[in-house]
Amino acid sequence: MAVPSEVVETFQREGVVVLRGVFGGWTERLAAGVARLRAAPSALERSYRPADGSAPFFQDFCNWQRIAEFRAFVLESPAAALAAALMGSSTARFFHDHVLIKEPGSSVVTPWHQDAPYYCVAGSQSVSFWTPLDPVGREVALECIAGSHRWSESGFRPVRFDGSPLFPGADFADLPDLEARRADLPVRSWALEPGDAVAFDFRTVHGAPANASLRPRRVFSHRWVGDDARFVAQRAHGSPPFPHLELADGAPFEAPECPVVWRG
Ligand SMILES: O=C(O)CCC(=O)C(=O)O
Repeated sequence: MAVPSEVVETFQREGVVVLRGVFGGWTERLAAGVARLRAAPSALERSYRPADGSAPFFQDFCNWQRIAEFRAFVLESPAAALAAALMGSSTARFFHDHVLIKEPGSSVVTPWHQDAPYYCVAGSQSVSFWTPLDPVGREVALECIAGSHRWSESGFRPVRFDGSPLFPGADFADLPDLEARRADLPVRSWALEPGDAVAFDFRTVHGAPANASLRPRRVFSHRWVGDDARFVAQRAHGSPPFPHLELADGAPFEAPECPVVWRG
């Protein structure tokens, strides 16, 4: 799929870009896969149930090998070629999938965070596609801070969405209080239709509001890495966990469940 150079430039400069209609032919199949996943979640399922009794925020990871619709999407959709173009990479390696469903009325706010410090992979080439399967208004949509992929070399402390630290005792800088400075920040968010996606770098700071709307907010997120991806052994038990990988720290990131899907 040809990606206009201004789209690539925006992604590189801002660490986030909106892509309209790129996965249009895939929405129904992905939704069928999500229904199948809901019926049989994996051992990695982690859903947040708000203390106020409002609807849950369902999450599950790494199901593309067992859910046929997800597998077809990873291997056959334009995602891999798009990923390579945005990353400026000659290859696109699939990292993992993540389903995130905020049920109508769920009060769970996804706090500001970067994904990179959660992952056992590092490198300058990465992209996550937040791909909604329902129409989402801006009041429900993902929010990304433009340029924040260049804020920190070492990354900010990863915490679970309930506020608990992912790597207790690890030496990370805390993310500043961004809510207090929101009005001064270049926050990007868009109303989206199924088939659209927001593409962002693993280092881009992002979050999402509660779902005060009357419909579910089903999202299929798929994450990709490029030529310079390296294994970070210290984070093999991160989120998602890849505890079985026996790569040396800093080795090229290669795993059977993370195939190179696209080569230029
Ligand atoms: O969908 C959300 O609420 C959060 C999404 C997110 O953090 C991600 O895709 O990395």
